[in-house]
Amino acid sequence: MCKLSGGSLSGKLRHILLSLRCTDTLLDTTKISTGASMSLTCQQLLEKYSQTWHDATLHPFLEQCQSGTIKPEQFNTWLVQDYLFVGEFTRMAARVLAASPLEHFDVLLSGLNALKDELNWFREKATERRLNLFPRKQPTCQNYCDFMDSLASAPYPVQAAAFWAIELAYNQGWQLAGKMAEPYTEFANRWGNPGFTEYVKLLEKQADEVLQTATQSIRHQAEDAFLKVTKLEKEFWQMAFTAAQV
Ligand code: HMH
Repeated sequence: MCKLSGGSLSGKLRHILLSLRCTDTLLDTTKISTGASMSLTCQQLLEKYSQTWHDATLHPFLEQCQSGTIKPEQFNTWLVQDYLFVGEFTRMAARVLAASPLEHFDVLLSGLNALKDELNWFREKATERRLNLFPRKQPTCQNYCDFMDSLASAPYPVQAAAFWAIELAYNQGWQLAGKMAEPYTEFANRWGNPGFTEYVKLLEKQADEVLQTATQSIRHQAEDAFLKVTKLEKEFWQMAFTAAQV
């Protein structure tokens, strides 16, 4: 493939350069077994992008749920859009399961089961508030759903890291602002409870495990996916915070 044939000097140089690129790719795959010094862990991502992560998980929307000053239109917009989001997130969870090794099934299946309850719970909350559960996805929600769709073709370590980041964003976000005012404690508890925290830790463990043996290119993709999640999380809060009820 990296054949060096005759031709002009510059042609040969080009071949040499091309073959160097090939070598680079080869080196990249050999990092699979030598990865220790080049490792990537979920904690490293949180440390490297601590400010970005903070912005994704501590938004005025959550602070105003905490103080009880969030307006019903804002909260209800979040509620119905997040219901639509969770529908698509459930499809992502199913794809992550399909791409995962058998040893990861336990944790991912428990996640899928929790999502079944969560979708029913969202319907209950919307009914209590007399909300229309079939609104259009707002562009920000649609963007996030498109991103999750795009992960379908990503290698499993990338999917595992993104899946963990999405769950952690709510696990931390709903706790960071402090104890919520009523009627928002129920919402905070859904993602802030110890069982969910434990589940997110297991997701982290599984993502770390596969990132450890991933190629550098895959680690870069995981890092990009993590950053994209932080951006979309922040935008999702912002969408609910600014949008009027639809
Ligand atoms: C926007 N991010 C968003 N919604 C959620 N429900 C979660 C993460 C966690 O499942």
